[in-house]
Amino acid sequence: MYFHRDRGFAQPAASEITPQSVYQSRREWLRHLALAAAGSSLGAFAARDALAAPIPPRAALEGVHSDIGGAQTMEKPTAHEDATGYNNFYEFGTDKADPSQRAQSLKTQPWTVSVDGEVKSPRRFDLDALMKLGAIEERVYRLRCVEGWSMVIPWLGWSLSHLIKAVEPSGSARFVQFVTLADATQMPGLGSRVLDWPYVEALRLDEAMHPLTMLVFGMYGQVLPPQNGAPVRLAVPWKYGFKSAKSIVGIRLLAQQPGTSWEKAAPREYGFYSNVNPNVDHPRWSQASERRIGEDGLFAKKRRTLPFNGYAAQVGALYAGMDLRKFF
Ligand SMILES: Nc1nc2c(c(=O)[nH]1)N[C@H]1C(S)=C(S)[C@@H](COP(=O)(O)O)O[C@H]1N2
Ligand SMILES: [Mo]
Repeated sequence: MYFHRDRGFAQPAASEITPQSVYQSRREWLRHLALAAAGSSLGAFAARDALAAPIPPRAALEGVHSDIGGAQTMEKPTAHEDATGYNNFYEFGTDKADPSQRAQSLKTQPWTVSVDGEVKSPRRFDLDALMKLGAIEERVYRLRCVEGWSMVIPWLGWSLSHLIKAVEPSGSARFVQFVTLADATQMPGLGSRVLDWPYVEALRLDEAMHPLTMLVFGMYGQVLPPQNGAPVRLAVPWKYGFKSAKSIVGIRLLAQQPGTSWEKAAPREYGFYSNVNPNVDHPRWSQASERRIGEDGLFAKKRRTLPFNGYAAQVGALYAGMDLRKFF
């Protein structure tokens, strides 16, 4: 079964769709998270256990926010155990189980994110101040890894556009670069030369400003686990997973398109855009279908991969007139 809601941006409020009681408790719970995180510098991140709140009851339509309307998926989220146990986070090793086994002691407090470059108001945020820039909401997005598997993840966060507006891009800003933590004392994977460290990613400014592009602080109703990119990461649902950088420490607005880690490592295989595209194969494998994690039984069928990972109605216009084979 494959449900996808392609209703454009006109969307009834969640309160009209979700049973009132569920909606209320969800809202209360989300407010709770926001308050806990904003409350003190100890906040959510020191008090992980206290915050490991029960996962809120799931309704048919989760966490709708007017910004993203029809982009919410109704697919069943991937099991929490899979989403937190099968990861790509090469700073902790290249095996899928490495991040969950080796990232647990990642120090996420204190944490700062500096935002600078082509902006009128460069700033260095500590995590609490950063989280307060937007209202935390839950959004269930598909994540499609370039390797041919996918998951459905209920993220907690807000549109990155809130942060970009806060620092006031100058007229010359055209790209947004994301720099992630590279601390060899905490990250055993840095000893390997598979990638240039730090892991860096980037988006065009209009992609970064798109309401679907999300700055993420939590998942499954809880603060982000280290293996998923604590304490703050990106979720760009129409692009291959590697564009969604984890454990971000710097965001820089740039006039010129910067290189990115995977593009530098293998320019023929990983382009700057990396929009999910079933019609453009990776040089070493097809991108036409995907394996949904958790559906890997003997008889599980692969799923067809959708253009822009199913978000074409929302983001297709960003690429009008572009040759997506050339700009892969
Ligand atoms: N810093 C950093 N971010 C990263 C990666 C990485 O190795 N390092 N891997 C990427 C890849 S390839 C994918 S598919 C997603 C996986 O996110 P998840 O483990 O939360 O599902 O994170 C992306 N972000
Ligand atoms: Mo990936």
